[in-house]
Amino acid sequence: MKKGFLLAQLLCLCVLLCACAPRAAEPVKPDEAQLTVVGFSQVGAESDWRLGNTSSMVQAFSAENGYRLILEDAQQKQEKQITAIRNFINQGVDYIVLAPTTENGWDTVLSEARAAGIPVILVDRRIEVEDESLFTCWVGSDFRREGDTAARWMEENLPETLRIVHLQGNIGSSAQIGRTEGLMAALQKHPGWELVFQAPGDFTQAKGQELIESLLREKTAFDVIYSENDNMAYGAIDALKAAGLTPGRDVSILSFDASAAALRLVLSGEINLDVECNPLHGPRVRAIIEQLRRGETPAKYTYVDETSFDAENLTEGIIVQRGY
Ligand code: GZL
Repeated sequence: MKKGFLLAQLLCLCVLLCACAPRAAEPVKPDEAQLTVVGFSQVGAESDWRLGNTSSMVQAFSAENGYRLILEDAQQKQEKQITAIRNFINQGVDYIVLAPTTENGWDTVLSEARAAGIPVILVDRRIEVEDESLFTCWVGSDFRREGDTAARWMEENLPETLRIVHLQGNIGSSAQIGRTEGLMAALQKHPGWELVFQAPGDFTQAKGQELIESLLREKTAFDVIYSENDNMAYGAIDALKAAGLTPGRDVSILSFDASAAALRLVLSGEINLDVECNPLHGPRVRAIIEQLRRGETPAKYTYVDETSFDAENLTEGIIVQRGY
């Protein structure tokens, strides 16, 4: 009898304990209304660099991190960015992040954002405005330094007599302006360097290939391609190979961005130098917004540390850690 009574008590205790046990924690879905809303006007999707930049921003401004990101792709058109910024203002976002297609033409729309009390953070390229209070701060690369790095490598590694093909990025973008300035300054110093061709390739692979194909058809002689990003360099390499030339040997190739795919071409000898331009700005911009949310004042300008890669200093280990 006693044993039966004890067993009954134990059973009741187990039932009670199970009923009180906390349910397995459901993942807590953040309350939409609690999220900080960030409107991000992105240049486009023209290059590996740009895709890496977008991915970094999307990861940083996730719902799990307390954000709702509204991403607008401008397809490399400034007018689409201006429309996107006005939409962000109308939606009452908390912050606007702008990766500007070009340096000029922002005063009016940024005045509207300031009138609406919405901080604007610039990422990647720079802008020229009458009043620098129109944006809170900027984070990105020193493009002139990137150009100087490439030119210095040419001085140290290539013959004094050079016929140079220059593939430029979007004309008027900071990346194009700085990288072009670096080459132009070096051309002034080297009478043996000849600029045989210069044209915008819009940072795209297709345009880079098209420009080099036309030069080869016209039998233009050249020794070096100075390509202002990796994707135009990919196009140039395809054109050279189709013409039976060996990129990196018959024609030296310098590029910018240093994406993992391009660094593999440095390892294989098809690209001779790749100057890093780091796109992983998501955590940097998020840190700035979190400073602002704490009432702190971020630095007006923040430059990211960057290096360059050639056959001498590049390893497989570096490539696998690239992140873009
Ligand atoms: C550089 C960035 C440039 C990259 C290109 O910061 O603005 O735009 O070099 C990209 O690949 O298209």
